[in-house]
Amino acid sequence: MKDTRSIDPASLQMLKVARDEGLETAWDRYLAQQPQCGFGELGLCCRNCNMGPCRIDPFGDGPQKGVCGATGDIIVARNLLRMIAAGAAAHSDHGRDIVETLRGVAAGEIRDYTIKDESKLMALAREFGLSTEGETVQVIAKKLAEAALEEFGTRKGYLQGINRVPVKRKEIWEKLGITPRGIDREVVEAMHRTHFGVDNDPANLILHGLRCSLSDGWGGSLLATEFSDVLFGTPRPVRGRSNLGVLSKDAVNILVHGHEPVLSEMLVAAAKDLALISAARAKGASGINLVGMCCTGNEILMRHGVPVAGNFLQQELAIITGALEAVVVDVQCIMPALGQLAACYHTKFISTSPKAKFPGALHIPLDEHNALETARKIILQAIENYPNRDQNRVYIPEETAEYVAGFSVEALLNALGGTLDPLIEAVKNKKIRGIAALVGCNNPKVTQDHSHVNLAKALIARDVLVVETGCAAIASAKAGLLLPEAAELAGAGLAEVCRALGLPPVLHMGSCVDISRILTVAAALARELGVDIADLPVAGAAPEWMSEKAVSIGAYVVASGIFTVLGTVPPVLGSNVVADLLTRQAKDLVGGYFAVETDPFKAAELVIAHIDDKRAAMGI
Ligand code: XCC
Ligand code: SF4
Repeated sequence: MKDTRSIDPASLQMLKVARDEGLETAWDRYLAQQPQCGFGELGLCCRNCNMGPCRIDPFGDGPQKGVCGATGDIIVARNLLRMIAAGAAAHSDHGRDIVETLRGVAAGEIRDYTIKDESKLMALAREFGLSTEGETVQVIAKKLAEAALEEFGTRKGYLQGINRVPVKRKEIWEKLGITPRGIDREVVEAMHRTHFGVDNDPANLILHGLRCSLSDGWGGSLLATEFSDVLFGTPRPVRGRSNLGVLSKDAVNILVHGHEPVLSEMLVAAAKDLALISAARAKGASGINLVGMCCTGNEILMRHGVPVAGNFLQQELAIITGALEAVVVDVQCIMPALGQLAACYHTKFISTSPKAKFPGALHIPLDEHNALETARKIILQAIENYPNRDQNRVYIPEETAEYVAGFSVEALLNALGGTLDPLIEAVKNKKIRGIAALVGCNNPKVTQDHSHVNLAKALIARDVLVVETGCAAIASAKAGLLLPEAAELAGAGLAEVCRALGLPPVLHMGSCVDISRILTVAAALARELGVDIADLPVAGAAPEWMSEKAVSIGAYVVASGIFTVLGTVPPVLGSNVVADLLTRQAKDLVGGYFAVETDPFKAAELVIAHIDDKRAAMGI
């Protein structure tokens, strides 16, 4: 029987190995959870106070109200708002850590990082309205970092980032009262409103959810992206390799997994240290092979072309190759299962963030003030572990595919010759039908990568330029869609544009916080054309999403005016009111709205129909 857990041959091979070795993975635990709680699936359970837990009977025979009187509509809306708040908090706290690092570097307290992109620093300083004349880079960086830290609790009433959007969009947010005011504030207010006995109006709750998510997209995530570029360099097109085949049979393999480039950048630097490479050779290894996974993988593949071993559902499979000396993690998307699994092999599971500890992990805290030293210490742990590798238990799948990544806004502009005009021209003359942003995770509820890859292929075949981030982009890397050569899979118009500019038909724009890059391009296109973002022939999709961060992303993309298709069902179907708000009324309120479509081929039709509607409305 065909194994439908993944379309990735590397994953499928590793799942066989897992079965032979008697090891469990997320797929097994997903099966063990069947049937999953129907109340939870519909969003109809509430634990917000200790009179509960309460649940609403979706069939109407049982209770229709919680102990407090909350209806299903209220409970579903509150739960959704809490998901958005958690996702926004995760992105934004990541952003804060990056800004704090820049502040430390500027103040001379953190010495192992430097400012890699001064021109971006200057551009941001101007954007923040800071005077740069006659000031040193250090001083400007310090002022900018302090101004950015202000954004988390600002009292000026709006976030700096929203000045990037067209006036029309700002007016829509103003009218609805959803202009994001401060990054932390919106998350705190979300928690306040969902506390017992506060906001009990589904629409009012959802509107705040949009505001909270906007503080992520145009606030926390945007700062994470921009300040990472300042510190670590703005990505430029770079070639690399992807999938589990990037693991080496004879080098010390170190997998870095998580999200914040503060750690991974230092590991990249330390892995090139000649003393460490000789130490690895002294242990009989051919060298040090640092590879990435998930978004921290994306950060270093965007900036350094570091090989990426896979996306979210491959984190356990990487350990099962038996070839990992260390898995080094920071925050987000790290399965708590890794410790127990690593213990079945020689693999060391090393946690580094004081915010994220795991059972079975060796904790080596990353101290920004001594980052290089910490990175060296971590790599040494891996090197010392190399002789413990049991070569008889090593199984590395052959699969790898090349990718070209690194499409920051700056890189994209550069490829276009300095302005957006060639892109606008191509859209106007229909060589490019529209643009679709494909983002998000893997989820064992659906075949790994199947929706990502098939949706991307279906769209480029119909001349839709695809831009991607996160685990979606890694899926495309593994499928070879991130190469200029993939233009042959594109429709004639898109293929012509790709060939003329040397671009792949699917552009990797970075990690999930880098969806802010996509927002920035969309806003710039709208401004250039004198329209609102909602008027553009642009759509979003999260075909295999699973995390709360993805819920925040979906919300800010929709609130920014962009129609978005979800490929796994969000826990809102217990409320017709909420479902109707998200999939219908949102269109009138903010221009963007959600659709849920689990079939990627049908999702492609939805995206194309939307793009064609927008083209018709624009008269192009
Ligand atoms: Fe995580 Fe960002 Fe999802 Fe991948 S895509 S599973 S959130 S790593 Ni963001
Ligand atoms: Fe039940 Fe209301 Fe308490 Fe929720 S807030 S657990 S619905 S009593």
